[in-house]
Amino acid sequence: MKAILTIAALLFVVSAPAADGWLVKLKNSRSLHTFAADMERAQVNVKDLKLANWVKVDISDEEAQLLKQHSDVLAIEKNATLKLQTNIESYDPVIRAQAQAHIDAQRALGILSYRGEDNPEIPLTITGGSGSDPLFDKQWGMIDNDIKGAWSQSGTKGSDQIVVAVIDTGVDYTHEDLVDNMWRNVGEMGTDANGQNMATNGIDDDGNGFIDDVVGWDFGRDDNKPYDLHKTGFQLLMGGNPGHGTHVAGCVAATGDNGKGITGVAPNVKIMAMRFLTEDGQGTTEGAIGAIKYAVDNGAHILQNSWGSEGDGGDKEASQALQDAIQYSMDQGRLFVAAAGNGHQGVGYDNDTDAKPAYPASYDHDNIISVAAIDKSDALGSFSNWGRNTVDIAAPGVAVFSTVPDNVYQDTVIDIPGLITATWDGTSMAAPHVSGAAALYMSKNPNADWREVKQAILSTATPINAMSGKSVSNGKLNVRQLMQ
Ligand SMILES: [Ca+2]
Ligand SMILES: [Ca+2]
Ligand SMILES: [Ca+2]
Ligand SMILES: [Ca+2]
Repeated sequence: MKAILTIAALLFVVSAPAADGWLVKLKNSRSLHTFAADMERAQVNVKDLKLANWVKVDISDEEAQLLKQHSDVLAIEKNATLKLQTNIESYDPVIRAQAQAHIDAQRALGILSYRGEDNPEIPLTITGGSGSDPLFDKQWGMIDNDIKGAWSQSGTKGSDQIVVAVIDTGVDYTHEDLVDNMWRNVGEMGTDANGQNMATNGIDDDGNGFIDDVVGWDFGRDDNKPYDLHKTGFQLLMGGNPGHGTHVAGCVAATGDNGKGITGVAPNVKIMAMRFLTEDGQGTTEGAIGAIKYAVDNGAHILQNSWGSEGDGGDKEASQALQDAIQYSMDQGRLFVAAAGNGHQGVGYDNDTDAKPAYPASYDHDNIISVAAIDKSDALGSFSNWGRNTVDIAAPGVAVFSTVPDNVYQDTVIDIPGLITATWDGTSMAAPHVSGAAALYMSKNPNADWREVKQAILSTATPINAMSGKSVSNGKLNVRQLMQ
């Protein structure tokens, strides 16, 4: 007891908290009580993450070292920074200077095209529509996978009972080609006893700990609107989110045959929007495990993850908290699809994740499918990670055409004449093809567990030279073959 009090006293006098705080794993659920009491005495904020006895504490790095000796503490780690796996940020000082000058000029004129905190309301009615998807021909990844053949042969385009959690920068849930496929939390729909709309009554009607969570949750801002706050043009050259989660969501399950835009691999399944990466394209371990926990507890079958700790300044250490969260998803029978990672600037082809892991894709959990990116001619994306044992399969991930916020569709993420043009490239774009395929397979085979789904996806891969000896399956996704 004396030792604990000493630590509490020390905590009281030491410096300001680290930016994102620290994550602490307590020895058991009982220790939360004594630990929280100690921290309260030291005037330190404690947040129960409700997963495997992890809590978050707002303390400085020096205090974290002291806390390791606390009798209730099993492990402690930094609440690390995680990033999306598509990055347009330029590291060229000349381009950065030009971009900054443009941003400053736009800001001075008050015309900075950046959607701030004005998250749109969540539409509660179905839009509908019919007719073929006019931009399908631009979706080379869908054509390469012969998804139309897969649908007709299997007799399914997905079931609305299958839910894919897009754990990302959020989703534009108002997008014309996504709005009808957003997951709806039935426990927050309809009217309550007072005749109020349960979606907007400010009450946690289903008692899941989240108020008015209709399409998912925003773990970045802790609100019920997981909207895909994004940046455009010059701002992207300084880093940030180009509408990443919306692009990923469209690839999984944009609405098919509604006379608009494109189609996802599984155009009848549902998208649960889990936002933890912000408009800066960054999030924390705390946000990621919150999103994973929510997705599992609220019925997502597949967790789609195009983010990670590798490259571009993200924290690269393995995280026990994140591994505990993935373990939870596995224990609860869910599939965890992860982008293999985009290497580091300048590393390119040599990025073997067997030698240099990229998390979460490279964690050991068997329910992970780690996905590399290939282009239209079956070559590995120049940025894509690979790994004989740690990458499972490749999928389309170069110049991918999909939905982005504000009813836009694109395969070019940035186009500033004379300065830069870039397409939507990334293992980020590859992973959702696999998530969509898994959702399609589970729609057809509702009793399949994650082992069967993973086995089916890997065993039906088409062998390609680029993945030979560089992945578990030695091949690329083949949705037509999967649904045979
Ligand atoms: Ca709720
Ligand atoms: Ca409510
Ligand atoms: Ca929000
Ligand atoms: Ca469509």
